[in-house]
Amino acid sequence: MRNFSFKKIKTVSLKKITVLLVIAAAIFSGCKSKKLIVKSAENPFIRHLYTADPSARVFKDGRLYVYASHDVDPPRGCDLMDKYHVFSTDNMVNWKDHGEILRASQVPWGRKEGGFMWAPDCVYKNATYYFYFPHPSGTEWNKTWKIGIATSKKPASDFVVQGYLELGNDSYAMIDPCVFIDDDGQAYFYYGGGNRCAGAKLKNNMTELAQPVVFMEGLKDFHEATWVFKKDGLYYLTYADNNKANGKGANRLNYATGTSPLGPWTYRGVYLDPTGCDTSHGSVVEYKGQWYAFYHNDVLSGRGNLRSICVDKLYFNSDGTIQKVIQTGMRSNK
Ligand code: FUB
Repeated sequence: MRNFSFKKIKTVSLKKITVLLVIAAAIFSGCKSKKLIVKSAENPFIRHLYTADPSARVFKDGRLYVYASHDVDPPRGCDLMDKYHVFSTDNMVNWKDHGEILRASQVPWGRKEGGFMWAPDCVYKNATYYFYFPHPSGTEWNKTWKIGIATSKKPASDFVVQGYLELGNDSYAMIDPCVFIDDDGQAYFYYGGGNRCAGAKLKNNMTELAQPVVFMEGLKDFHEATWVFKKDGLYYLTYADNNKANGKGANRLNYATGTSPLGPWTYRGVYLDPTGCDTSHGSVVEYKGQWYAFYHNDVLSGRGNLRSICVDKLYFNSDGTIQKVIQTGMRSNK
């Protein structure tokens, strides 16, 4: 991983200003946190801002956290996305918006024009929360992707960018990071867009690959949005396909299974039909004995690039296959 050091400025007046700012921030956040509890058992469950690409994780405090990207209104494709937010719940009804955890201007190596803070992921290991996010390092955004890493001792605040993962020269496809930690503690890193999905073991420091990346075999029509989890000893890799309808993107979420975290994979089918957006992106997680599918749809905006995160129950058949998720809260269901 590339590291960046910052000069520490130590002046008495700066310290005084910092103390005043901290007090002001504490008062402000106290006011804000009261407003930021959202009671929502209905999809989309976050309605006060546009959100996409939900990565759901259950952490050691027993809460379920959702790390999402943020669509900007008015949109310009997915160019202007910035400012990741984190949401959490302990009952799938009351959601807390922990606020913004990172924006493009805080990425030292990021493109000067900002934007393009795409689908992130976050995992806990070594008593640290590792937040992985794709972001370009240059004006030519589609040729300069990197996977950044920010760390914190808390799940929803105080993230500091540490650098980025060294993945080689494959920057075209370097989006949509996902980290899976197996039962033995070994972590695996995945990324992929542009029809290729790759993965590799991570070193214990979570910031370097332990091996060169390998491409995932056995997936059908892979587009992006890799998510890996394990159930009953079987590994699952979920992803978005390239499906189109009426000449525009109508991506679906597909899944494959395997007996090893890096494949080969056996394609199993679609578990989430199109959601109204061009893209699809999701995560699958078990919380308090129930499995859930997180995804995004266009219900609030009617526009495929002003997305909103949703969650619905997900069920497995006894042979390990996944039943098609019933999307609640769609316009046609109302
Ligand atoms: O939200 C920006 C990009 O669109 C994500 O990185 C992709 O997975 C797709 O959802």
